[in-house]
Amino acid sequence: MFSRPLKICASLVCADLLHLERELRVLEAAGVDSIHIDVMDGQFVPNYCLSPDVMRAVRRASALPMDVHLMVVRPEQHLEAFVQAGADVLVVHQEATVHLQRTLARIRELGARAGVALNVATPLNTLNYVLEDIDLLLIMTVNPGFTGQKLVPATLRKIADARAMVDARGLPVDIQVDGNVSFETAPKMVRAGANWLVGGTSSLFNPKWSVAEGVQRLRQVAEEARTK
Ligand code: S6P
Ligand code: MG
Repeated sequence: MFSRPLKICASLVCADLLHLERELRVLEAAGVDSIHIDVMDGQFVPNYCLSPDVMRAVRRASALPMDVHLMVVRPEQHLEAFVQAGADVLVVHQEATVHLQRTLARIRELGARAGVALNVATPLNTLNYVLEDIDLLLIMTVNPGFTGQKLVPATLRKIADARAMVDARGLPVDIQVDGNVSFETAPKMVRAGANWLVGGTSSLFNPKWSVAEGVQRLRQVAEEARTK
């Protein structure tokens, strides 16, 4: 159940983009494990977000791994661009690509770890025949497109079902959660089986506390949930 390592992923779009380098220094010092890069095309979701150019800027300033969440239609057309820009894990939405297995195989071929994200309403069984092609499964805990939303409670059950599904097959798949990962919700998500937590405005980037405090507290509540 808790055999996969716990990772804290900082959602870069929630950081102060005007002071990107300073934010990266703070995140490094706070010990985050990965920088979560949200990419939105205004079609798959009604918003716009980060890009390969931003990733290259991040890479110039930091060696932290980047997990890239592609919220774009036809992601298979853009895989090379994001791997070349430094993606360590490249996550596509199941709903956005017709030939999911081919897309996942191509990500691995390009040298990145392959991830699939599922929207709130998308059933887990759509992954039944591609589970061996996945390194990371991203369970959306809000509808993607915006920061600062509230958890959709049914997704807690989905995390548990996802963990049971990958464990039953003995696969080394990380389960990532994204959306309203807070000090209150994270323990529930972790107990359900999530081991990669995306921290945004609900935990790491909140004017009420520092980023360092946010990282420390998120890691603490998550570790406690794994031991109790
Ligand atoms: C949402 C996006 C996320 C958010 C992050 C925000 O579409 O994929 O990565 O940036 O979840 O965190 P929060 O705590 O504001 O919900
Ligand atoms: Mg995201």
